Amino acid sequence: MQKIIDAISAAAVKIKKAIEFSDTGYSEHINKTGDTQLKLDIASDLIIEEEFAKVSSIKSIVSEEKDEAKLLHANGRYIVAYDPLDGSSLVDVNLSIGSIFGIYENGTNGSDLVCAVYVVYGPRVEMVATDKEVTLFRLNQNGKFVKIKEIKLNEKGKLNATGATQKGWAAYHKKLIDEIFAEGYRLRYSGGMVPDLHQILLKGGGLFSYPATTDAPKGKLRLLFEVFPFAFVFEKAGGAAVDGKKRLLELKPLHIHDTSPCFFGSNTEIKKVLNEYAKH
Ligand code: P6P
Repeated sequence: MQKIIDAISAAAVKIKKAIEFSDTGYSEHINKTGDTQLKLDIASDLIIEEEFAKVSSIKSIVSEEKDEAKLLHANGRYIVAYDPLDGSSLVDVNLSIGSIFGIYENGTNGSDLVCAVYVVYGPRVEMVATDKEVTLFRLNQNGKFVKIKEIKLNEKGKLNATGATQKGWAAYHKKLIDEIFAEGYRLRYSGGMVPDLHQILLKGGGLFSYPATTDAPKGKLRLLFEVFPFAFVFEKAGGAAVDGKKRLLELKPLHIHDTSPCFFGSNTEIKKVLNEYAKH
């Protein structure tokens, strides 16, 4: 497992340079999710694949930027699913973005996840790696990630990150969100899942929601390389992660690009979600 985390660290240093200095224009390619790929998406995917190809314990990789899974080492133990550069379209407005990794064993159901890692490319580059603990690392001036602290969520937070187009929200979802704001929660939403969730984790808690909407009844965020890794992180940090009805990590995707409505947060806020959604 450490060799995979070391490979992610090496890739992150190269991706940071690509973000700062390479072409942020669009390619002519469209990925499986229907997004037009930025040249940066493709470059980041290749950087990660190159680093993972050196790690013999990785059997296969699943990338948001690849239509199908790719075999790396037939005798490998782990499947690594990743979003090489989530929120990459935010680079044009100089906002933070991230890379997300789920490390699976024996399959790619939520219950097969054994480790989750994400990297935030912001004013500083930080990495969170989670097996038993949730540990924060920061890139230092020598290009090395150094451990900063363990992350723990409070039972109740103050931040509310409300995803998806509000026009498409169900009336009961809008009622839930309005009630949370009426309690004094503050809106914190950049459109980048990685920095938005990182902020909730580091600021003690709250709620991030990306619900089903009229135009995306199965939600937008992808299970294998966005939703499951963050569900793993939030549960290990003492919080919870649900699809509105049950734990996200109980889900069994039928396809590697499947999506799900998702809620990540402190226990108090997730209980509010479950209570409201149980009525519908
Ligand atoms: P919306 C970025 O494209 C992304 O996949 C996530 O990082 C982010 O949380 C979400 O989409 C934002 O979607 O519909 O709120 O713009």
